[in-house]
Amino acid sequence: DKSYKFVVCGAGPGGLAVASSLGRRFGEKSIAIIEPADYHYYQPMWTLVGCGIKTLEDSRRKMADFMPPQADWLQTSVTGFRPNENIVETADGSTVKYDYLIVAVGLQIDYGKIKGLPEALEDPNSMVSTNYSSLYAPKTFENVRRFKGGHALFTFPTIPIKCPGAPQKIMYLAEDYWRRNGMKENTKISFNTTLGVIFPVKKYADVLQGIVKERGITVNYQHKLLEVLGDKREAVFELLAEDKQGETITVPYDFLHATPPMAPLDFMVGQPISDQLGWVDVDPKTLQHKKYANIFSLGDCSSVPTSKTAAAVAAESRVLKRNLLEVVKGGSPRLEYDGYTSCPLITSMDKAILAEFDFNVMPLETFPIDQGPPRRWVYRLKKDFMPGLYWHMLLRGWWGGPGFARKLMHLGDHSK
Ligand code: FAD
Ligand code: UQ1
Repeated sequence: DKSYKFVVCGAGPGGLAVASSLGRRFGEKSIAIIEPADYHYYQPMWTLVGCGIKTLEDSRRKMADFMPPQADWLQTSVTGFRPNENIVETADGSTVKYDYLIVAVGLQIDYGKIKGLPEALEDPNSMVSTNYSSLYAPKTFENVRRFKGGHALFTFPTIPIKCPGAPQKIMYLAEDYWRRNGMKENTKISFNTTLGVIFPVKKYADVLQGIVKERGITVNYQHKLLEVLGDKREAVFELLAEDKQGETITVPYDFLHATPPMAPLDFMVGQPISDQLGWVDVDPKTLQHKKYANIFSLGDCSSVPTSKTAAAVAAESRVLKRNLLEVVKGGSPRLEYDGYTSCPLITSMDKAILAEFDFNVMPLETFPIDQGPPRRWVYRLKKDFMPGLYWHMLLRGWWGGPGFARKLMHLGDHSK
């Protein structure tokens, strides 16, 4: 069976950012990437797909076009890990040996946790969709377009989820679309979230509070979606507030954008490299595995307690690469990840808030101006600049996040 110096599991942004750099540095025959998919999706674009601003095709590229030229692409799935033997098992029945392992297999959308949701998503006439899948993001826009007023309901599940801003970004886009198309008058909009706050970072939550108030959006806290009754167009929520425990309510809707809960991939649960829940058990600062020094992980599949985003992947990739090289050279990890994550919170069809924060959910802003208010240039950054940064810089291993730019633009301010 095969053997490589580096084996990278998954060719999402995490896997490709690391593999591209390793490929340039270590050359032919040193790296294998195990990835089953034919296509790579730029998932952050699905928010815009859901409101007809981009198409699903805009978010998709052939995987082959982004595989580092020096790496061997093994087009199969990882099925298990034997870290004591430095072996990965794959779906084609073979094994791959490594000196160093990088795990970046992402997470799964757990549709099955919400009774009736899979059926409602599949039904083309149901007015139920989710931007969290390439299968249903285009349906979101179909539903936005054919909505004729009534109750538009948006949900936020139990955490962790990837890009925790996305469940409300589509709400602001849809609200703006309906306003521009004369559909706002007879429309009620609700955001039902399991959380007790609208966003985990207070600075941005305060701004968002003002926005929902101004636009007449109702936020229902501590509401957990349990079931979708697609035929009746009703959603059942469990109330999580202490004084209401065990109570459920049934809410009629005419439009539903559901964000399902998310979970580690099934095969990751119970692996020797996984924690209790199934996340790869790494040190959140060094990204090195807590038990196996030759294993690293980044991105959505890791146990790192920051908001799971491509922006976090960028910053993590920089730390991981540096620390991995130290270990390859016989040393130990030196660079520490600060939890940097970012989420351009789209607040209308022409403005967004550039939310950037760290492990302590404290703002960690790149630009030397107040990033609290929604701004037009941030929307343009999200819509027109980020895709290029992603395809040509991050996936090629050239983009390690804006940390250096932040320090440059805050010269003399040692708190940043
Ligand atoms: P993924 O991108 O999920 O890649 C995992 C890869 O592993 C895939 O190619 C998959 O095919 C492969 N894989 C799966 N199983 C196996 C296996 N068994 N063996 C081998 N390979 C496997 N981030 C932002 O920064 N900003 C945003 O505005 C933003 N908005 C978002 C909006 C939406 C609707 C969604 C869904 C996501 C958004 N994100 C955003 C989050 C971002 O897309 C993810 O955090 C990012 O893609 C994570 O990268 P990853 O490499 O860890 O995992
Ligand atoms: C980022 O680096 C990134 O990954 C490429 C994103 O994902 C699409 C982002 O949304 C953001 C905001 C960043 C951070 C970059 C800058 C320039 C602030």
